[in-house]
Amino acid sequence: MQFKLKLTAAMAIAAVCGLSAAQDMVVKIGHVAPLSGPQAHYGKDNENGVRMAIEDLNAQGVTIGGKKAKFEIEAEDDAADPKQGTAAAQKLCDAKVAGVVGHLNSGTTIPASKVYHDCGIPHVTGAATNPALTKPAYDTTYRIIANDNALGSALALYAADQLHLKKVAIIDDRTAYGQGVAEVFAKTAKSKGMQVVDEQFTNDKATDFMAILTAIKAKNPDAIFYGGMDPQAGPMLRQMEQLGMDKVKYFGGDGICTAEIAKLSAGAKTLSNVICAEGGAAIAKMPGGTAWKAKYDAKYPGQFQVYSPYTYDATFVLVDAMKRAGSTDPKKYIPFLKKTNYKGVTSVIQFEPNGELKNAATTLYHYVDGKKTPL
Ligand code: ABU
Repeated sequence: MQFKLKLTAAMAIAAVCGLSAAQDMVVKIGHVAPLSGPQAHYGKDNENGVRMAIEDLNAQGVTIGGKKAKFEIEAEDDAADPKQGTAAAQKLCDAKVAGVVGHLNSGTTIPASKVYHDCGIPHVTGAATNPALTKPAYDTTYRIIANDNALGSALALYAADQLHLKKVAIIDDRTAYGQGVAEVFAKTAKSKGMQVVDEQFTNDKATDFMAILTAIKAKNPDAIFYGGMDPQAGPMLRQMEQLGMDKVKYFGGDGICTAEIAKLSAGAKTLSNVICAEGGAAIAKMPGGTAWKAKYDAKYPGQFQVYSPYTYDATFVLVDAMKRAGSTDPKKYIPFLKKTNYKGVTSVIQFEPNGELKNAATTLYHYVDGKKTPL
């Protein structure tokens, strides 16, 4: 009798455990960014945002379609390289992740967006800003940050209307982002009567800019606009100082608007000439920015760059759509993703029909005592 009772109790426990195991499901969220190479600091920051979101979601205990979801990150490194970007995207398609946060670079995100479209998995970028990303209006592509049309034109308008600059030289790194944002800046600057006195090109691996800076110096510009990222902008600022170009303003988009540029410019005074634009509100003005940043800094000391609040929100936006759809199946939750109305850390997130963020803010910054500060 006693044996029978024990057996029944054990069977009941097993049944309950079995039921709960059947109710649980693992939901994989892909993330892609450069985790190796000169841009790894941006990629790590972006990945930290997704990891933090996943920890918070798992702590909340999210239920999707009656099943308790356990979220896991599937992290890929594309090294900021377009070919590796599409390979990483295909890998995430093959792994049947529920959604992807990324990529970081426009040059990787644009070709990867076609891969995600073809396999039907949505991706949300919080960093890639080239406007071409949303041109095809794929229902699998979303951006939760302002694009380069906003960044490049805001900087040119500031240069012309606030600083009354007349002559600017342009340098870009020939990437989708660098070239694109530089073209927007140049076009707007010209429309405001500014003269583009020189155009020079580099690449996203270069560290020696003496030749192009010397050529530019001869044209005596009031400012340089650099379309590119901080591994080039930092040394370029140092070399501008070495060439005595310490009165020349230095403009750039969100790619140079990092904490890291202060380190990479190695104490150059020209850092105080930097004016950069970022597609979103300043952290202190984001709905949940200050508390979020304190939590991030405690978890990942010294790793904050630019985009982690956006990759954090991007993860929540995907999961919010799954919750409303009651499904992690992209076919079922994409219609809900399109209708997102999510109050995130960065802003209230809603999408235009092409996947762009509605009402995207832009903030200009400069560096005061080496610290990025809103203008
Ligand atoms: N938005 C600047 C860095 C990423 C990119 O668009 O390439």
